[in-house]
Parts: sequence; structure tokens; C-alpha cells
Amino acid sequence: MKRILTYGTFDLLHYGHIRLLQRAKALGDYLVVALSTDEFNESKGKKAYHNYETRKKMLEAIRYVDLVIPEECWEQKISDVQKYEIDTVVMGSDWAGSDKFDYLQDYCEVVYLERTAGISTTKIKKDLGLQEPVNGLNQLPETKQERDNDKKN
Ligand code: C2G
Repeated sequence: MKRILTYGTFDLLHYGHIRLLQRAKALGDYLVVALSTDEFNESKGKKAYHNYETRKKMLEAIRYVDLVIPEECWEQKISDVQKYEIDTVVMGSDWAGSDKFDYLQDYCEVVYLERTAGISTTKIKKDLGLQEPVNGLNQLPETKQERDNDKKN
């Protein structure tokens, strides 16, 4: 039983995430996803659109995912590898060579899979005109008229 582990925020789940999870699972038999908690994201200066519980439920509904655990800090990875008897840690190629993952090669295999081009949570937010939350409320996307007016000004 080959056990795979990957880390991420998986906010506004999209086909780049799904392809990563699909290819990661194809490398073994059991896939553990360590999902960034809202507090950990805050420490990274990130704020997910969906909270941890929602992102966890969405991941648990994906056929490739066997277990979702919280990612609470950068330093938990060695204990995760040992606790879940991980054979391979998999990340997208944007993490290739990162000091956040390469050191795990002393404990397990580390594989970087080609990142899916053309899609990202940031791109989705930008394309939908979702500004950063104001007073905890997401600003409504501009209307087409407002966007056209902006272009004229
Ligand atoms: N990914 C991908 N293709 C995309 C977007 C994301 O392959 N178009 C991969 C990323 O490389 C990552 C995983 O999908 O391996 C999850 O992406 P994010 O949710 O953006 O995760 P990230 O912010 O990179 O958090 O401790 C590490 C962090 O938790 C990783």
C-alpha cells in the first residue's frame, strides 16, 4: 500500500487542483491531503474564500482523496510523513526546489508534478471581479456597465 501526501489550500476548487490530486493518487494507493487551516492561511497572509470546513468537505467528496488532515504550520511535515507512514510527498511544480519541501527527501520520496497552466484561484477571483473582502463582505462583482464606464474613463 503506497501512501501519498500533498499540501494545499484548495480554495475555489478548480481543475488544476483536481488534476494534481488525480495524478498524485495515480502514484500510489492512498492519498492524504493536508489542508491549510484558516489560521495557517492568515499566517501566510492569505484569506480563502471558503473556510476550512467547507474546503475540507469539498476535498472529501473527491474520489482520489482518502483522508484530509489540517495543515497548521510549515513545520509539521516530517511528523505527518512519519505519523501517516507516507512513501511520497507530491506537490505542483511551482514548489519544485523549494526549501519548504526538498528537505523531506531524507524521509520520503518528493515528487513535483507539472502545474496546470491557465488556471488558479487568484485568476478566478480576478476574472470574477471579486475584490478582497471589505468589512468581512465580499464586494459584488462590478456590473458590465460599470466595467464599460471604467474603460471609457
Ligand atoms: N496546482 C496545480 N495547478 C494549478 C494550481 C494549483 O497543480 N493551476 C497545485 C499546486 O501546485 C499545489 C496544489 O495544486 O500543489 C494546491 O494548490 P494551492 O491550493 O494553491 O496550494 P498552495 O497555496 O500552493 O499551498 O504547505 C504548502 C501549502 O499549503 C501549499
